Amino acid sequence: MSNELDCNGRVLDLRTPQVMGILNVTPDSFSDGGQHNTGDAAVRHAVQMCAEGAAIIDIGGESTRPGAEAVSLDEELDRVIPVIERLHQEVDVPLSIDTVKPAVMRAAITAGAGLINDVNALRAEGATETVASLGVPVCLMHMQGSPGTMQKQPAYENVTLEVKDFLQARIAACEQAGIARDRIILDPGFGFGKSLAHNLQLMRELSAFTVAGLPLLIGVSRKSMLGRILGAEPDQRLYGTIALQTLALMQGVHILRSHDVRAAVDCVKTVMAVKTGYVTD
Ligand code: YH5
Repeated sequence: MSNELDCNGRVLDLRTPQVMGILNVTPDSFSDGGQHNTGDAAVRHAVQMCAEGAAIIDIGGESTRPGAEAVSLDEELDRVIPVIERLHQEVDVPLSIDTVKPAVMRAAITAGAGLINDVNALRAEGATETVASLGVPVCLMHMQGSPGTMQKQPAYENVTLEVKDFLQARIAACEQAGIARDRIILDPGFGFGKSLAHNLQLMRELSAFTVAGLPLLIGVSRKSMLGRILGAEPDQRLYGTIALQTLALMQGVHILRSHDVRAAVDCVKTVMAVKTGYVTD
C-alpha cells in the first residue's frame, strides 16, 4: 500500500489512521433556514471538523440512507458544488465527494474536491472512465441492492467472502478502465444491504479486507446496527460508535468515516499508542 495519496494536489497521509468527517449537504441536515443558511452552516461545520482533526471532509448531497429517495442531477449539483468551492478556499484538507453520478464527480473535482466516495463502487454508466480521466483516488463501497430496497431481504451465503469477491471484481473493472490500483480505497459498506448479523460478522472479520493491500475505509458512525445493539436513537450512539471504531482500528482499518470527529480522533490516538507502544505529536 502506498502511504500517501495525491488527492488533486492535497496529500492524504495514511501512515497513521485518519478520520473522514461527514458533511451532509441536504436540506434536512442543517434545518436552521433556507439555501444560503444551509451552505453557511455546512461550511462552518466542516471548518469545525477540521479543527477537531479531520484529515478529509466527505461532502454528500444525496441521502443514501435506507429508503431515501433519489435526487436529480441539478439538485445534487446545486447542493454540493458551492460548498466544495467555498471549502476548498477555507480548509486545507482533501475534500471527498459522496456521489454515484459521473457528472457530479467531474464537477466536484473541477470545483476543488480531491477524492471520489461512491457507495455504488463506480457501477453507473461511464463512472470508471470518468474517474480514470480525473486521475483522483476513489473509495469503492459494497452495497447489495439499491438504497430504496436494500434493507428488505439482505441475503448472503457468507457475507465476508461475497463482499470481498465483489470488491475484487470492482478493482478489476477499475484497473481495466485505467484507474491505477494505488488510487483505490475499499469499504465493505456497513448497513448497505446487510442484516444485523451480516454487519456483526463483517466487523469480526474486517481484517480479511486488508489483505488486498489497499487502504480500508469504514462507516459505522451512528448507524442503525448500533440502534439495534443499544436500543438508542442516532444521537445516543456515540459510545457504541467508538467501540466499533476501536475494533476496526485493531484490525488495521485506515480511514474512519465519522460524524463525531473529536471522539474518533481520540480513539485513533489511543488505539495507535497501544498498538505501536509510543505516542506522537
Ligand atoms: C459508508 O459506510 N455511509 S451514508 C444511517 C444512519 C447513520 C449514518 C442513523 N456513505 C457510508 O452514514 N460512504 C454513507 O443511521 C458512506 N461508507 C462510505 N464510503 C449513510 C450513513 C448513515 C446511515
